[in-house]
Amino acid sequence: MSLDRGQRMSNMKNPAYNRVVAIAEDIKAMRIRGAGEIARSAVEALLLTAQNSTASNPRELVEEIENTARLMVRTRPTAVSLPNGIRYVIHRVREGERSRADVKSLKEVAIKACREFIENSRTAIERIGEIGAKRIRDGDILMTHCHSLAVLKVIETAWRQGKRVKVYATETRPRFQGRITAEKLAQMGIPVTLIADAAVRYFMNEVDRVIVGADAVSANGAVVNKIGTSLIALAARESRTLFFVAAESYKFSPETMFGELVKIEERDASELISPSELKYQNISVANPSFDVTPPEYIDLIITERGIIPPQGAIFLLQEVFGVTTPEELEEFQTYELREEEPV
Ligand code: RUB
Repeated sequence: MSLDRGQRMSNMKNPAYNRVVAIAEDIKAMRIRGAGEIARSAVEALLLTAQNSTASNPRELVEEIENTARLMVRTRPTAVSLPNGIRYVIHRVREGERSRADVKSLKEVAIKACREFIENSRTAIERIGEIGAKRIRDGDILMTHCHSLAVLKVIETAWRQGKRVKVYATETRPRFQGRITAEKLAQMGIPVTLIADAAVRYFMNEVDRVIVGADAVSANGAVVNKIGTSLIALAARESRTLFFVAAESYKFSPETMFGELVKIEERDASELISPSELKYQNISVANPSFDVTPPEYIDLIITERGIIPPQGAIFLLQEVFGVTTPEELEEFQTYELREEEPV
C-alpha cells in the first residue's frame, strides 16, 4: 500500500508491520467499516506500531508511528473520525518528543494516547445512547439507514428503558449494511422491518423519527453519511418527520472551519454491477459512497457532549479543535477541494 520505499523499509523492521498492513487492507475492503470502528482500528494500528517498535531513539519511533498514520489516512477518505483519531495520538507523541522524552517514555506516551482515544470513543457511544434515548418515546416508529453503532446504541438504550419502538431499516445498497442493522436489532428482540431504499417515502408517513449516523459533520452543520441519507432527509422533511443524527465529536471535521470540503469516496463500479454483466461498453457506472445532508434538513445532532442543533456544529468544533492550526490539519488530511459538492 502507498508508503514510499524508505518509509516502508523503515516500518518493515517493526514485528507488527504485517498486522498493521492487514488493518489498512481491511479498512479499504470494508471488512472493517463504519466511521467509529474505522477510527478505532486505525488507532489500534498506531498502538501496535508503538508497542512493537524496536526504535533505538525517539525520532525513529515518531517516524514509525507517522508512517503507520500515513498508511491509515489513505485507506478511506470520507470518515473524518480516522484523521481525527490519528491527530489525537500524533499531537501527544510530538509533544512528548519536544519535551525530550527518551524512547521508552515516548513509547508509553504513544500507547497511553492510543488507549485513551479508543476508550473515549467507546464511552462516547454509551453517552450518545443515554442522551439520544431521551428523545425517543414509547411507541415511536423509527427509520434508520446503513449500519451505525451510535444509532444502534440510541435504539438499544431506549428499548432497555422499556420504550416499545419499531424500526424500519433500509437495505442500503450497494453493500447492504442495512441487513447488519436489521440482524443486530432482531438479536435484541426489537421489531424491525427491512425495506428497499426506494421504499423510504412509501413508509415515511408512519415514521416518527429518522435517526442516522455520520461519517463527517461540517462546520455549517451539514452531515456526510451513507449514500441515500440526503434523500431520506428530503422525504422526512416533506412529511414533517423529525430527522436526528447521532455523531461522536471526533466525527466533526475541523478542516471545514477553514473552508475545506469533505471528500466523497467513489467506490469501485463492480459494487453495483460486475463487468461481465455490463453488456454495453458505453455504459458508465458511478458509485459515490456518501452524500451530504444540508443543515436545514436536520433537527438535531446527538453528541456525547449533549444535543446540538446543526447550526451549533461550529461551536462544538471550536471547543474540541480550537487550538489546532490549519497546518496541523493539513498533514494528515484526507480532504481535497471539490467544486461540485460544497459542504
Ligand atoms: C457507514 C456509515 C455509517 C457511519 C456511522 O458507511 O455511513 O452511518 O459511518 O457509523 P460504511 P458509526 O459502511 O461505508 O463504512 O456510528 O458506526 O460510526
